[in-house]
Amino acid sequence: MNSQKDTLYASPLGDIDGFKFDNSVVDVFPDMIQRSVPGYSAIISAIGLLANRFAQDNSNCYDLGCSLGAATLSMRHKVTANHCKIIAVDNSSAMLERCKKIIDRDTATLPVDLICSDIQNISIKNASVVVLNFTLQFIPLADRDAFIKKIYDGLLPGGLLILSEKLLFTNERQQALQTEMHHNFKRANGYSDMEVSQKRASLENVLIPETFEQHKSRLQKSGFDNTEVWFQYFNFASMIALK
Ligand code: GEK
Repeated sequence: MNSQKDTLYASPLGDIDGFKFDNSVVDVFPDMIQRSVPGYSAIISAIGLLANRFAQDNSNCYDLGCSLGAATLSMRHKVTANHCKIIAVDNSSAMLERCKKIIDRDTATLPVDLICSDIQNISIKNASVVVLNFTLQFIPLADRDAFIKKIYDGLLPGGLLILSEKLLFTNERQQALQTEMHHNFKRANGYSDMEVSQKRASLENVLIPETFEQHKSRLQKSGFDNTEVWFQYFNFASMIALK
């Protein structure tokens, strides 16, 4: 399925609305995420490798906030455990409808259940792998502790949570540098200064990043006592938490 080039913020917008995962975003999503999130493709590939290592026979692998199913497909092509199922969830019906078309065209055989729901409202059970690839940052801060605890409780012993997030830094100089480098990354990928600044405004109060220490402490409180960053590219990181 061809992805169009992301030009959503290329013209001046009077009022900038809060970012929504609607049809206009769905059409450009693969191009947008690739040009905006440093290391996105490397993370997607590694999710398949990690799922291959951690998926257990007769268990579920969850992709929470699946968008167009990139992490789902990566797992689907790499998991070799028997009688596994992938449960992919997103609350944007526009995303999920497009995701279904993409999965239907895919030839791998691992079953995929697609669920249109808030990821906080689904039950998580018998899980060997849970993927939150740049999704927790869109969940209200006040709900994050309970949500991560629910994931911990739904994981089997030996289970894996992959948590990728945009990060904040407590040190001001570091924060300024990492933000500047992320914007330079976007400019190097063809976004104009106006696109960078309008997108930034639209994500204000929608995408709420935290520091690595905040993530680690929440994971620890929920029961994950073994967490590491396995990938970082500027202010974008992916963590693995082991049960
Ligand atoms: C990927 N993981 O390509 N419930 C369900 N879905 C949600 C919720 C929620 N409460 N909040 C946001 N979403 C993907 C990329 S994108 C990241 C994830 C980004 C969904 C939202 O609809 C969108 O599809 C996704 O989370 C975030 O590996 O665009 O920066």
